[in-house]
Amino acid sequence: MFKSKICDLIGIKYPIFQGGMAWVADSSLAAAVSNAGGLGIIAAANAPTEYVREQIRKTKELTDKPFGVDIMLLSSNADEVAQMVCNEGVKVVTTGAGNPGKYINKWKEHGIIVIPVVPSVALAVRMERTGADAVIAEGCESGGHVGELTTMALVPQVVSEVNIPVIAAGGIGDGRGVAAAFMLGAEGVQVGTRFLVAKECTIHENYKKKVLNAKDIDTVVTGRPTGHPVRVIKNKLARQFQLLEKECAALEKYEELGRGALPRAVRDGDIDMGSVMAGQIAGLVNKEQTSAEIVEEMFAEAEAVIKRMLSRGGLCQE
Ligand code: TUI
Repeated sequence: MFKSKICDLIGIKYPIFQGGMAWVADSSLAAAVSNAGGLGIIAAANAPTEYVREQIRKTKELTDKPFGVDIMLLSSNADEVAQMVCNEGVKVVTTGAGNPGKYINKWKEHGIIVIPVVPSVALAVRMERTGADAVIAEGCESGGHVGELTTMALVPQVVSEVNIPVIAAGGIGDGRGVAAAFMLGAEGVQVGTRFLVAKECTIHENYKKKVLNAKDIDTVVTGRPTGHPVRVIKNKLARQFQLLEKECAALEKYEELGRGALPRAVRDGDIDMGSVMAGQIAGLVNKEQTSAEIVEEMFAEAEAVIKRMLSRGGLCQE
């Protein structure tokens, strides 16, 4: 039921991408999601180019299915990673935190499928004109770096203004979210937070527990004054960021407080003074499963809710 243009474009069974979560999405998670029939994505984030190359090669050993690399455009080595993915024969590139326009021609020449994350209609339209194959419309329910619009408002507006497929992201954690995204006109979904607790996700146990225990109102966006707001689960670090905002502190103070905060949570398990990035849907994520179980369960549920709605009694009928 959920086969879409995105499945044909990339050669995947289910129209689901695993978000390229910085410091989280490595070869273990990406290969597991690709083997489950979705699109696993390795996060380049601000890692050294050689590390990302290694992750690509490891993923190729773990799966013969398509996978992608997400390039975080704020990273100082983005130019180098953008070239390296061409040399390594990566099939799909997604981008975040900026406009990847200057790389698109080169990626297309190398046969790469290019799918930027967009937080607005304007950037989506620009990406289509520049040659992107699809866009990921990401609402601010997402974890990590976020734009202003919600998924509910952003996705249908982007769908109305572009002719390329749109993948919905932000706040999607189960089959109801998948079904809703398709109702908005999306041809696929990107899911981050639920994969944080996948068995193949290699983050620290403390981080997983923080996500599993989170309630609906436990995330907050910090760092707005820096121009790079991020959604995290509330903790001591988030409260200190909020204090900086209250005090109208200098930007260097944010820089100081944020330095190394993501690996501190992901790798060291410091969930008090580390940055525990997760989306608003964390309250719904309450069990650790394999990536395959997550993918299968989400699409079985999506199909069931749509069938229920279409069947007599599901909707009020005159
Ligand atoms: O990129 C993400 N999520 C991320 S990146 C990240 S690492 C980081 N850490 C601290 C500060 C900043 C980054 C953690 N999470 N998601 C995709 C995303 N892209 N969300 C929003 C955007 C975006 C924002 C503006 C994409 C394009 C854009 O364009 C501005 C322009 O130049 O037009």
